[in-house]
Amino acid sequence: MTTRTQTPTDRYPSRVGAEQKFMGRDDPVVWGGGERSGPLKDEHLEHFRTNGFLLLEGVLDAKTVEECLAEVDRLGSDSEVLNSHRAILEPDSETLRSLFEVHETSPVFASLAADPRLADVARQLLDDDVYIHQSRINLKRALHGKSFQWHSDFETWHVEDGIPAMRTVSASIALTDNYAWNGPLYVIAGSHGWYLSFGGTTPDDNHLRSLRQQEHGSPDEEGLAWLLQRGEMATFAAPAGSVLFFDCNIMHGSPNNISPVPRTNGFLVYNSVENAVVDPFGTDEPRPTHIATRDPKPLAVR
Ligand code: 6CS
Ligand code: FE
Repeated sequence: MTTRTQTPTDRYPSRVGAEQKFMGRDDPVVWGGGERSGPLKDEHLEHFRTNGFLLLEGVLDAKTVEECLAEVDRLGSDSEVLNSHRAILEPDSETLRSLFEVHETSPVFASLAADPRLADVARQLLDDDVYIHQSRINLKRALHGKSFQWHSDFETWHVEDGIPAMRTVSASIALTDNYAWNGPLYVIAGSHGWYLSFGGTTPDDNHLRSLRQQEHGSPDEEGLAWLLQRGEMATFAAPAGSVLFFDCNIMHGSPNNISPVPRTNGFLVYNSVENAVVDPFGTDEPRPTHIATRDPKPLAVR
């Protein structure tokens, strides 16, 4: 039995057996009215508020990127890591797709998670101390790296992990150059203002399949078109060392990498300590802790 935490009212019901529908967002995008000081200027905050993302180039220096890539190589060739539940393979091959919980298993990624170049941005946007809800490396290997279906991360984290509010921000960190043609992330700018509540329910142990290929919580053509009528498609194409900060509820996905150039990105999810997980809102059991932390340890401020 897992410990039960008292669950607040579900303001974002999804996959609870009702009809699919769009709902308005009921949480700020930039918390604290943008009053908290931090690395972002007013125009950055405004861009994030309107679009639900902010792309910053040159956040990480070449040495940090090199250290991270060397660490990905080390982890990706460690048989203990590869044989653990933290390693997720592509849906159709034995190619490594993702490595989870790197902020706990690797000193390099632990240090990156707490790096003020990232964590201070998260603190500023969320107006709070933060902890890591999830960390992973997405490898998108040359020719074999497969797509991620359209989804809102918040929908999954709310339904399957128990994150109550939209007070969570992700950093996608380009460790190799991200081009329009090597499987980059697509986001629908403005879609973070709408919540797509899904019909149906979630099968037990959904994560065993969804992390290789997501099915539940992915919009149909009509839902996607509805969002695109209200927003605009944007592509995360930027050099290594760039970081895309994106709101937890923005609709996003990415295509297969059919190019000969790998796209290796780090992914760190910062959650406000005030927004720590409770019981999942749409499943009986939360996902395992290597996918979703249940211990909100605030990151030390550096
Ligand atoms: O299931 C999850 O938590 C996640 N899956 C995707 C495809 N994106 C965000 C997150 O890592
Ligand atoms: Fe995602």
